Amino acid sequence: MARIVIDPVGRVEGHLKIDVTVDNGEVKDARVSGPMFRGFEQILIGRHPMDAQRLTTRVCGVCPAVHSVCSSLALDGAIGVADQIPDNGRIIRNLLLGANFLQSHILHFYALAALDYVDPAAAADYAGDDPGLQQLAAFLQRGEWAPFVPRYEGDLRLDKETNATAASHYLRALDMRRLTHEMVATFGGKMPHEVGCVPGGTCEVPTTDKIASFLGRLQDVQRFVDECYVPDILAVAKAYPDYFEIGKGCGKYLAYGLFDMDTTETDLMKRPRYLPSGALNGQLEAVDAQAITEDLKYSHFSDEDSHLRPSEGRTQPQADKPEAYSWAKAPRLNGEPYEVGPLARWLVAYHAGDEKVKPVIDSLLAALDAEPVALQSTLGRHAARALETKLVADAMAQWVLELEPGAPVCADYELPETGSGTGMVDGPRGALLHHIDIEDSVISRYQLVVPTTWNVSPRDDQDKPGPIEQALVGTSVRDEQNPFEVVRIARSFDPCLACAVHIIDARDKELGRYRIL
Ligand code: NFE
Ligand code: MG
Repeated sequence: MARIVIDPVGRVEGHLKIDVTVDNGEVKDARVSGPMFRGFEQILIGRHPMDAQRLTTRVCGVCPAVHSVCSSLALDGAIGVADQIPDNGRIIRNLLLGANFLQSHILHFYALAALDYVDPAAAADYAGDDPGLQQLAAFLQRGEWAPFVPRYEGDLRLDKETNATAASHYLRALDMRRLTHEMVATFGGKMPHEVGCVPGGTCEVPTTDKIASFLGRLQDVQRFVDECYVPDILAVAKAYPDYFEIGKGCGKYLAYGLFDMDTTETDLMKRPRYLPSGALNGQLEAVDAQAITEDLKYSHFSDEDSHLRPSEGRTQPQADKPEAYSWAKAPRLNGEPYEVGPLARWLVAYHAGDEKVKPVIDSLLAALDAEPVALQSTLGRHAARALETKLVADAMAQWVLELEPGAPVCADYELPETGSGTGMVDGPRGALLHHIDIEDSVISRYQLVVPTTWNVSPRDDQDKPGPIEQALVGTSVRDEQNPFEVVRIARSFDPCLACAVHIIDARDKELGRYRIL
């Protein structure tokens, strides 16, 4: 019996801790935890309602746009203007969210996950005329191996040429990050933490120069997705077919959908969205927002608030709770854990017969000679993320041309003294919910139920493990010193702990020392 602790799991954006027990080369038990507290839900109480969007976008630097949009959706409802968002405002929100999606998905594959599959050493003796590879070879020849090492050794399978090409794409991906940030800043003022999205629509107006500037950058990103990201994912898929068989998870998938196509419907789970909402548990069902609760038995929060809906929820930290092992709560739908993220969105859309998603999945499965069940896996998540990047980028090229310079961007309103609203929308990592209560003109309750919180959830009040915990149990680990399988499975969920715990210990003390592999 051996214990493997990986802390942190993330390469750049970290803090997730995984603790697995391995017996006879197989994971018998897994505990996934968020080892920090930040406190955004408390920070908001007593503040002006218009602070909600400005503060919650700072929950995370990777996915700030979705917090901004979700907070604005919650306030649209609380103010009573959800059905009055002008088309320009709706489209700009979609473009802000879409550009942030492209940034987040490309960052995840290249900076956070690709080095589990790609060996940049292949580029060290490159002598051709690709400028990216020349630059990379020069770094490697000078002994500058960061950030490619340290890493786990022993199972890197791509051939030399594919490795070198993918490594050069790692460098191009950094340029894509700049371009996509500039796209958000074009309609959001700045990035991260854009300020263009506000309750009622946006405060940024479209102009022809902004449209042209956004579209020009988007076309560069589309080229990268077509020429690099999708082919690299297919190359990894072909070399690591066994990763379509492991890391399944809880087998239940939840999506709130995203990219509003029309805002006349105020029930967000019935609103027409480019990617649809749904809960897949054997069969596809509508999402019942009232069935969402958060359990606290194994979380560092007071048990008296366990199993409450977000509209009744409270966040009372309790660092010394004996049974607790995570600062993440345990979100449940009808008492069950659900996986969220690109795979969940694509499986929900596939089962809903979505005309955009179904043929793409069918041709991927044909190319890989695989059955649909293969998608419920480690590489299924990466494939869904890459294909979604292409779908979103191509759709955005149409949406940006639908903007009308001179037409309104925001509804007129006065803030109510009392009100409540719930925003529900998918971010890059999955289903996000913000709930706001306003009393005496200030925020009296603010609860966030965040994508990574669903995926890294600890056990619930019924002792049922969360999705990543379930994905790890039963996995064979060939080499306990190099637990490739464990990190590959966990990273395929693209966990983001800053979001998940949305909480900071600001006291001047060392919390731990970490070695990042
Ligand atoms: Ni910090 Fe986030 C996304 C949100 S994840 S990245 O996507 O919301 O929980
Ligand atoms: Mg929360």
